[in-house]
Amino acid sequence: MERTFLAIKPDGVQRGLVGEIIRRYEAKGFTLVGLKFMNVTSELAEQHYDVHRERPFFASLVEFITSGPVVAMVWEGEGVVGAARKIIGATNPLTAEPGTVRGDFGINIGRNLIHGSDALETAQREIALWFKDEELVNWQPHLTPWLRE
Ligand code: DAT
Ligand code: MG
Repeated sequence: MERTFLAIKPDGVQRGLVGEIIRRYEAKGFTLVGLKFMNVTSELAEQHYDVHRERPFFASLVEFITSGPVVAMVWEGEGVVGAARKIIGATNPLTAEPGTVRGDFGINIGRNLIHGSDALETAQREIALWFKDEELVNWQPHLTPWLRE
């Protein structure tokens, strides 16, 4: 089953939006399979944002993601990678659609509340980077027959 990696960034935690953000994925019908509240080391931050290494904002990105605790999560479900990104909204919260997490709660690209994997392979890479196998919980929600034919 498809899985994606999501992280509520330090601004989402500091602003008390953890419950609100998780609620959206639960309510949508996706399944939580991993969750941890943690500080991010600069090593992990640099590996996570490796594709942005040459971008001018790389240093501030690493500084920000390591500035306070984050909620790292793995969610499961058919089409979850793309759908989770839709729930997140566009990278810049100022232009992100209302109804998305960034569109509803953010105003600045450097404080955009949440990370979500952008493709299936990215998701696999990020899940392996952030979680050990034994930290992921394989379970069958009883809700399944009410969510899918
Ligand atoms: P996303 O988080 O929507 O996948 P991304 O992968 O292009 O966006 O960039 C990673 C993060 O880097 C993004 O969440 C915020 C920051 N970022 C991206 N573009 C930026 C820019 N032009 N100026 C400042 N920060 C930026
Ligand atoms: Mg990205």
